[in-house]
Amino acid sequence: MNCFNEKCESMSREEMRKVQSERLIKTVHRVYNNVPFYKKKMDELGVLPGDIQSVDDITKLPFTTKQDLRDNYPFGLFAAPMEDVIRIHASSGTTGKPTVVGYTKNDIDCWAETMARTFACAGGTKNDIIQVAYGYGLFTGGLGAHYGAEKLGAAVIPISGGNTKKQIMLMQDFGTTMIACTPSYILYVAETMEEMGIDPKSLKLKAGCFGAEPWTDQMRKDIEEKLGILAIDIYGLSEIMGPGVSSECPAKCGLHVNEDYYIPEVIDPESLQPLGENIQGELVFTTVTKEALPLLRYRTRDISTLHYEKCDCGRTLTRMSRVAGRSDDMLIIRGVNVFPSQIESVLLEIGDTAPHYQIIVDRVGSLDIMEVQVEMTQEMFSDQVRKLEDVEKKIKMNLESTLGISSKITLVEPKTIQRSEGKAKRVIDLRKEKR
Ligand code: DLL
Repeated sequence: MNCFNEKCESMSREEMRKVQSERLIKTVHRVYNNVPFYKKKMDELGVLPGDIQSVDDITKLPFTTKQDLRDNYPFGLFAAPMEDVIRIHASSGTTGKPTVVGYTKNDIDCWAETMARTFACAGGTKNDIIQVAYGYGLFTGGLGAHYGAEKLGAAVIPISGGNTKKQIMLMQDFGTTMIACTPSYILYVAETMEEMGIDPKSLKLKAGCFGAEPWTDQMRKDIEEKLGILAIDIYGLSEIMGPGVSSECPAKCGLHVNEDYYIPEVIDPESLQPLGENIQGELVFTTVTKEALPLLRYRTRDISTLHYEKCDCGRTLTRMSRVAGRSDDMLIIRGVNVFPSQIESVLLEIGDTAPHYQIIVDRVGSLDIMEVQVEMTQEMFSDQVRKLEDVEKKIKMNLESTLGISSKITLVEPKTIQRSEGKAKRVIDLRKEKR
């Protein structure tokens, strides 16, 4: 097992519960004493810090939502004085003000540790050359990966996102062995290599840490085959820390949650009751080491399941399944719940098209309609019309049997769907504009 911190990543359940309990108790006192919002919420629920004796009491604590962060914009939920805050990040909301997060020196050290674990999970060591192609700036991806790679002792190339030809040149010249970026961006990088006539397998690249957006196992296979690398899913969110909350290992059977830092729960989003192992629901995290912005039971809106048994890799850290989507990304089409990831799986399973697609939802009269635009590969583009019609039909049928609703399939010319350098925008919901 290639671990950054074997002792913490393979603790027994009892040891882990002890660490979590001690840290949770400290965190609860910290927020009750320093954050008026939490004091008020806990007082309303009739819970005092002394009522939290162990991690079992976590369900007595109040939830926190993104709206709470917005209502306390920018620094209202900070639990440390500004003189102790050394970094501020923010996630760009689609509307209005961003969500602001802050870090003390110790928070940055903890974050670096969890990201170093992430790279090690993907096989990284101090001998690696890691190209960080997540965006640097207010987004947590770039700097989060950067500090983790440095902590691991690897050589970091802080190139940030975009500038694709230069990314490829540096990969060749510097002998990059690992890359960190969104899965949609690595596909764009692979496509650009092809255009430049570069065989990806001639590079030293051996693994990539991909995340920040939902992607499927089928997309992983595609990336692994195209580039000849190990593609690892990494997860995180700025409110909790950034990347480094959890990551897959080469066993690829769920993402190991760094639960000595972030305690995971899965709840029913309607009743708010905790759900058992293997039951799908909304992921909730409580941070237990954070000083600047500790959050109790933060509702992520991400859909996943938890698994507690030891992994084949030797880690005992709880695993979360690959995120199936966000509850607020879920489309309701003619009353049926549809996740973009279901559509991605179907398209990539059929495998005749390029892995670039976009979903357009509209309302005509009172009827919802969904169109899936899928890019043709260059070879398909020169195929006979009959063959294209067959592919279109096959996609339509498979989608209908998976989703239970019909949709319009449009095959579009190669390279017409916009490529992303960061998070891909898969859905255009025109109904929103008509409301
Ligand atoms: O995306 C942090 C990050 C950076 C994670 C780099 C991984 C790699 P935010 O911008 O706050 O932070 O967005 C967080 O992105 O709630 C999920 O909905 C989604 N997300 C992140 N990682 C994954 C993943 C960063 N591996 C939101 N699979 C989260 C699916 C993901 N969704």
